[in-house]
Amino acid sequence: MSEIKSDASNEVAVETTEATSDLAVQAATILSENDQGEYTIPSKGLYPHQWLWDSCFIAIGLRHLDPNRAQTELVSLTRGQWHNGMMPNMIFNTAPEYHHDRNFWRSWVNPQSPDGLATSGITQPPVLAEAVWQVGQKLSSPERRSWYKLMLPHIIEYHQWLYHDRDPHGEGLVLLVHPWETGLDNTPPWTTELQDHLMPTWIRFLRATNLDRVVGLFRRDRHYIPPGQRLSTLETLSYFAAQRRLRRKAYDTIKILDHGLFSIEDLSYNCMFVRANTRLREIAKAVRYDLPPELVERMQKTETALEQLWDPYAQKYWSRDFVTHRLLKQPSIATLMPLYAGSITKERAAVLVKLLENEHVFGPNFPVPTVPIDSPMFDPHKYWQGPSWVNTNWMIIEGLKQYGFDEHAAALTDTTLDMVRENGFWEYFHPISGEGLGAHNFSWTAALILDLLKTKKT
Ligand code: 2M8
Repeated sequence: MSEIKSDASNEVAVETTEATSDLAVQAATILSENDQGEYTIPSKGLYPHQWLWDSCFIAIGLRHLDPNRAQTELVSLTRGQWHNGMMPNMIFNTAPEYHHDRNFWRSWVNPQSPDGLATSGITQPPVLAEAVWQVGQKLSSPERRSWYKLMLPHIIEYHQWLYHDRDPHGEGLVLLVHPWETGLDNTPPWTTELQDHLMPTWIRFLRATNLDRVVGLFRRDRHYIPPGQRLSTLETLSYFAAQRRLRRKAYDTIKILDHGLFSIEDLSYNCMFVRANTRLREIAKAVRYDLPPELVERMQKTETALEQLWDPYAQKYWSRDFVTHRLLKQPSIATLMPLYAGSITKERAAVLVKLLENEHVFGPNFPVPTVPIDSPMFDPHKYWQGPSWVNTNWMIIEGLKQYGFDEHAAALTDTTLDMVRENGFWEYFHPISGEGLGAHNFSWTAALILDLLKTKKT
């Protein structure tokens, strides 16, 4: 069982140079501008709803400004929790103009969806336990205990749902049914699989006739983000087609798997799950609660099962096809996520750190690229297919600290802060030039920059 090396309970001295405080003020302003009262939108325009892992990262930053508001951010996520424990990746804004988004998902087709609230029908990375734990570190002992007691049932139900629904064979690894569930929307292992196995005939027809260009004119994201930074129109259409297949099965995992739809044991997701399980154990211990023995057993199995994803020839971990157990050998940011999981050996961690040190792989000027720059899939502008993101950097920094790579953690903290200081609070960044890309004034960039500033060792 792994234990997370505590960073002096995060109460590390704060640097108070002018540049630092400027950055902190800007971050706080962005968070307040995106604040909707009980939750924070990722950014204005493109992202008008509440997203699961966004709110978790946002709470990790907000805890430094206002721990009560950080608690509200996470409590508001539990409104969307399904009766079976599932935490949806999106809770929809109730304003009339977003009727189309709610209707696209129609969460009400599944009786487990919450009453009177529209959500999506799929989940996102399980960072909730981490966020609850981090917020708890900013509370007094009695407040922390009440906070943990309040959130513990939600985390347990969510993790139990993941095991019950998404690990039907009791293998230890949970499966995902849509690339949006990874949070890394166009990450190569998924786009490659979709392209090779799941491109419906009508989408192939559009490609052959170039009609996708016409369809592209109607894309909402093009109002906000230049073409070339997000999914191609064909990819977007195939993501929508995959979503519609799930909706037709009322987001019921058994029906989805019975029909042999897309399912992958995703490496990054399972790494974050291992870490979340460790946080869950810590939270339960803090309130002297005995976790259900079956859950404890399955949590242990996930750590062991992660090792089945190790490829001794490539010296890397990979995602795996759920049905065939074929390893999906496409390097991506997931390659480094076992550092965050914390359950791998120090020797394996050192192998991953070497990749981070290599400027031709994961170590360009503004690391960490979401696809290594020596991969044929690398595209420095395209979303999760090359740009550097502050949330994945934050998790890698946590992982480095956990394995005692303190200098690497400090260096990555500095380059991440510089990237944002020099370019602004963008959604993602060109890993070589540092240019800001995607949505501007992006909430988790602001929140995690605040956290990096506050927890940075001077
Ligand atoms: C992106 O995902 C949404 C779909 O859920 C999108 O592409 O419009 C991803 O970056 C995801 O990880 C993130 O949670 C979401 C909101 O920031 O945007």
